[in-house]
Amino acid sequence: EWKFWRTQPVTPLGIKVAKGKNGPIEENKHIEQLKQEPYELPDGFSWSEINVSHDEQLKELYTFLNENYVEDNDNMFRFDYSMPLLQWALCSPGWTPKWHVVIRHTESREIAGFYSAAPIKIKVYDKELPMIESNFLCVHKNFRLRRLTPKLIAELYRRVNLSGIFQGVNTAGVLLPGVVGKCLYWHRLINVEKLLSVGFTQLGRRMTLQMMKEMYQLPKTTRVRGFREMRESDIPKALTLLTQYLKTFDLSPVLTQEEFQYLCQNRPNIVRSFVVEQENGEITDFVSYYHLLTTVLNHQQHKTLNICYLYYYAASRTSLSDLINDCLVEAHKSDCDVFNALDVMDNRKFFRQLKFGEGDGILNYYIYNWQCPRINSEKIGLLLL
Ligand code: JJ1
Repeated sequence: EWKFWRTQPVTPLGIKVAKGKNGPIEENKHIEQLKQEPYELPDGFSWSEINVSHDEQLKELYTFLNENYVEDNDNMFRFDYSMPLLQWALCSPGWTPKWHVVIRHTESREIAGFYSAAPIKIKVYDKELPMIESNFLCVHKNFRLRRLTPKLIAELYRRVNLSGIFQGVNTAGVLLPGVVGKCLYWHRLINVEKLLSVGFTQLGRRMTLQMMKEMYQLPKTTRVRGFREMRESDIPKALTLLTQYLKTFDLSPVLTQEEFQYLCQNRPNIVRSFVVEQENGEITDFVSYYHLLTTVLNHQQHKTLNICYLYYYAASRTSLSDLINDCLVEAHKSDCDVFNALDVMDNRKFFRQLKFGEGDGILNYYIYNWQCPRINSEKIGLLLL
């Protein structure tokens, strides 16, 4: 077991790292010390490329992930990243097609595996350094148990190392070596009838459908004075608020204005951001969420759930509950079925009041080639798409 992980610079499971320790496991290497050619693949598979700026190629990747990416514990639901969402997630500032690693089944030319990375500056405890964030690690259902995953990980880091980056962050549902934090998903039901029908939730004990609908009903309009969509001109102020807030966590991104604008400017059906503008014009609060569909597997009537995920926020004047409540109202208006949030940042402070319930899903955070003590979920200020 862990034949592959034992070859990688990651903290083994069950090892407690001493307080105060916070640094690389392996020293940075010079370009000449690095492997110059791609890793060998098992017979029948070859390395390939993909250019997600071309719609046909994006479509091929979309279909691959739609059919093979992450499912819940009971295989009832599977992530369905739309083409625009995928393109947005994969093409953040500094992206390169070299870091969109593809394995194809040589004979059929089908995509057999995928893994991606993009550059990002990360603060972990008191250190800031350039890293990558990696995402969308996926092996085709028909080609699992053939040791393609270790090849994808090793090859991605080989290419990243050649660019002079030696650390990376990622998240996964499963528990593996290199874990630095464990988070739980919480859910705020919105379209109760549909969620019951697809088995996303059960009728509460001693409750009728009517009672449950009433319990989760949301107002038609927002209630925080000055709550409105974020505009381009708000971006510098919103970023200042967010930067201040993110400093308080032990794991967080350090965002440039370009990156913040890319990630948080309003994009219909992908990401939505709001600010609170005071009567004197001051911007005091910021909040955002993104839309990610989930395929409902094996259901007669419903094929997809429209899920919103709480993204970055920073509240300096408005109470967090009021801010997120207005977010729920907006999500409901845009036909969201359930609103998800991790127990990161200050989220636990509003869960009860806003009727979020704990889900059965876990999200583990990882740092590759880094040794530091575990980080509590409320000290995590990093969100990956
Ligand atoms: O969505 C998730 N769970 C739902 C559905 C469960 C279906 C049966 N397994 C859930 N529903 C109950 C909520 C209800 C709210 C009111 C109170 C009572 C409970 O719990 C879970 C998250 O909880 N999602 C997943 O499991 C999807 C995978 C998560 C891992 C993500 C990996 C990310 C990949 C790399 O970035």
